[in-house]
Amino acid sequence: MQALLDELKKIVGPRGWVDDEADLEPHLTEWRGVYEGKTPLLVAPASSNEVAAVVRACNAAGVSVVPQGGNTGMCGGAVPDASGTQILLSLHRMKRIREVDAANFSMTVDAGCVLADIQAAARVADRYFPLSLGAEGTCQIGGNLATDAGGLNVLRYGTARSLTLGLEVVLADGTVLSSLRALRKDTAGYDLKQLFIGSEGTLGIITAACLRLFPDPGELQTAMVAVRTAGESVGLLASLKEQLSDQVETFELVSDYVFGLVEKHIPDARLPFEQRFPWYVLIEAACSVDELEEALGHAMEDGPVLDAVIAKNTAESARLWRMRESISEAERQDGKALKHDISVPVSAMPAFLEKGDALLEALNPHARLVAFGHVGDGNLHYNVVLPREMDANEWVEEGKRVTGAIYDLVTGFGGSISAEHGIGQLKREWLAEYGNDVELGLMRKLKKTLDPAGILNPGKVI
Ligand code: FAD
Ligand code: 2HG
Ligand code: ZN
Repeated sequence: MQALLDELKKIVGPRGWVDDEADLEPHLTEWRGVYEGKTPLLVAPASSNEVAAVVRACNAAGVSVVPQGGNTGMCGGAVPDASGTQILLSLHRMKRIREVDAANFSMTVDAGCVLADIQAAARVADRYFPLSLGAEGTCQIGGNLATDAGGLNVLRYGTARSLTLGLEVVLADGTVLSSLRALRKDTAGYDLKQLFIGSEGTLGIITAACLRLFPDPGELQTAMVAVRTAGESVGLLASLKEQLSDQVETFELVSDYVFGLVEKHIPDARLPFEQRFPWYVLIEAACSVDELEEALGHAMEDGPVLDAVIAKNTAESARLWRMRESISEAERQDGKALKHDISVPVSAMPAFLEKGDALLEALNPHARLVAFGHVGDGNLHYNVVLPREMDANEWVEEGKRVTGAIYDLVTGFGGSISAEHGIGQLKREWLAEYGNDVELGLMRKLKKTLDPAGILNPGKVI
């Protein structure tokens, strides 16, 4: 091992590695503190060639590599195991915007670029990169692509996958796969980049990406709308889509309990209503105030809207967005939650929510549901907080029982146990249980073909 560590240090140079315990600490714990690991060395290559040399050396030595972006993932995918033998490969020094091609509506970036910096670079060129999520000030585009991140604008623009034109990937043997083509049409053989998007570092290390850009969406309106039931929000979405078409960019459902947590833990966070309602929807639409008012008025006639506030300026809009984007932090401060990042067809969402309420009540009447998320994409964060008085073992056992029952319900609706966060360590066993055998078999074959020695992020996904 020592010979390998010396070789890796030489490859990345004196500024490219860390082995001091205090400096390593933030890289070894997952965002929520649920997963912790150990490493003999963190390497931070400065170029794709350095990544390739690191991976080649690790492969030759049979030593595992765990890629890490901003370490904001929700499933423990970016943290090494407890063996203390896995090399942590951080992309944080690779943050060059390689090219912005405004006429082609594309840009090529290093994998370590922070998402917010990519959005800003697109704006400078009068273009728009729509991927947006609460962690955008920290997460990296490599991590976004490795998890096929969704976020807040999927309704109109799709997930990270649909925003990708090309990729550069370092394979397990150190070969650089360069598919950084900035093409919208390309049917020359298999579309290999798709294999690596959403593979959570188990098939290759993403070192660069060519991304799709869009025109500036122009005037955007933000509204918070109160509804009686979560199911009714689906009717509201359909009504707004019929009137505003794809101008509806965001449609986020949040329960009153969840916004209560935000008000409790996040300074100055307040809902804009004088009374409480059961559920709220945060909407963003690329239209004028009049158009949004008219569309909401129309929806109100049909029943589902109890009250609505449209932000009058960017400060009001930012206050509404802060409520939404602070949910994970508020939930974390409130205590440990069972995370269920699930999706069902949008049309099945009302029935799913109704059955879910009854299921939770029957499973454990003291459990609290923390439900929020991207209902416009059929994706809810259906998190559950178990009673605090449980001891650690009880918590784990009860957690498995509750999660299993929720996943049974989700799959019964033709849904997924992982909509946008990926599998990581958190859901690896659940994927083995709920995954389709043919799909899982093919995934294992792909893994074996692309990474025969199993050095890339072992213990994650499959
Ligand atoms: P990391 O956490 O570092 O890594 C995630 C996975 O990708 C790991 O398996 C890691 O090994 C792998 N990986 C990282 N970089 C590479 C690379 N270059 N090549 C290959 N593999 C790599 N997610 C959503 O989808 N939607 C949301 O709305 C959303 N909101 C969030 C809000 C908050 C406040 C937080 C903390 C997280 C949120 N997330 C959300 C989860 C998280 O931000 C995303 O999963 C994000 O895409 C992870 O990016 P990262 O750079 O932090 O990746
Ligand atoms: C969000 O939509 C994120 O805010 C995080 O995907 C979800 O904390 C969560 O469960
Ligand atoms: Zn989400």
